[in-house]
Amino acid sequence: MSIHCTECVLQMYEEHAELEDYQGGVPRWCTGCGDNAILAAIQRLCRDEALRPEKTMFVSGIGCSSRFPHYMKTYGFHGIHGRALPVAEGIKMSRPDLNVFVNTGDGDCCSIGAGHWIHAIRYNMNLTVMLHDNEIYGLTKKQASPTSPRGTRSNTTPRGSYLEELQPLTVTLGVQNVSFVAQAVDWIPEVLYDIIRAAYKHKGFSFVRIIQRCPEWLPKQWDPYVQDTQRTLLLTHERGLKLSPAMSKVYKNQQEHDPLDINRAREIASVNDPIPVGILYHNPSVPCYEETRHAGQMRTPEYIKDGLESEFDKFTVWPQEEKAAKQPAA
Ligand SMILES: Cc1ncc(C[n+]2csc(CCOP(=O)(O)OP(=O)(O)O)c2C)c(N)n1
Ligand code: SF4
Ligand SMILES: [Mg+2]
Repeated sequence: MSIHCTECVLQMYEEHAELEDYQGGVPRWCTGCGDNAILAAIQRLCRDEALRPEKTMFVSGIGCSSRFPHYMKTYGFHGIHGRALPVAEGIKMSRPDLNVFVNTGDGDCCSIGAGHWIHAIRYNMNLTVMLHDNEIYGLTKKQASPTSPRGTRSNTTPRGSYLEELQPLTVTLGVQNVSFVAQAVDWIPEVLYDIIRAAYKHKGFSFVRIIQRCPEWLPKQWDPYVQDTQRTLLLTHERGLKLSPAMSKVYKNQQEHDPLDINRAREIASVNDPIPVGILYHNPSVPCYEETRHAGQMRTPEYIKDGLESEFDKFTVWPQEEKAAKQPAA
């Protein structure tokens, strides 16, 4: 079959994407907020993968980080606190053809949304989940979150938080059916991009904890790590993160880690200093819930209508003659 030149040009035009094609409203995050770096990485990913904006969806809960969908020129759903994951699962279940991303904060995911988080890991739906972990409630002006390190002074813990912090990586790695777990930091953009890209490519629930700086409420929290490159441990592997020569020169503290090794992944995840950065676990063979349940059936309006009709028919009290007509002759 021959293809007309004009069709060819139109097709090329459609497939060619620029960063501006994905840039929505002007971000209103504070200067230096790590959310800006995550947004830049995602817009780059959308451009490089030429994701169709009308086939792409960003879902969030509530928090500074959850403003994310407003800044993308795609579809988006700025939901309610803690409910980003069930909303995203609903979307994926009825429209498995969409690219669905989730942006959630440490309060949103690990506190009010913790129940949804655990079950979303087990369902293993094809979602790319970014946990913007600034270890504080940013939007509501500095309350301790479950990931705030013990001793964090905040409006709810003026004498310092009492509890040992929750570690999102070890929690995720402890749930049945886990399929992809990674960690990134906002201040190494090249690696942040590579990790988010690997998460997007994984077919299943990809969970990326991104350590995200909040200069407004915890201005010095990550300075020692930013300034001393030895305090970041880069996990490299042919099946995981591959570092460019430039990155290798700067970040010399590296370790080979096979992302299929879950026991080693759990050990690595339990250490905070140096910060492990890379792909901790990746198992591409875990089945996705939407595929197991759907068997390829798209929930079109006709499909839903037919299903509802047959359900209602079960409760219909037919007039006698209609009932007789419906009964097979003896
Ligand atoms: C049901 C409900 N409870 C509490 C709140 C108040 N609230 C809004 S954002 C937020 C915490 C946000 O923290 P996080 O998820 O870490 O996001 P960040 O602002 O740090 O990005 C809270 C408690 C709310 N909006 N809804
Ligand atoms: S308060 Fe913190 S998390 Fe929120 S926009 Fe400002 S720097 Fe970012
Ligand atoms: Mg937070």
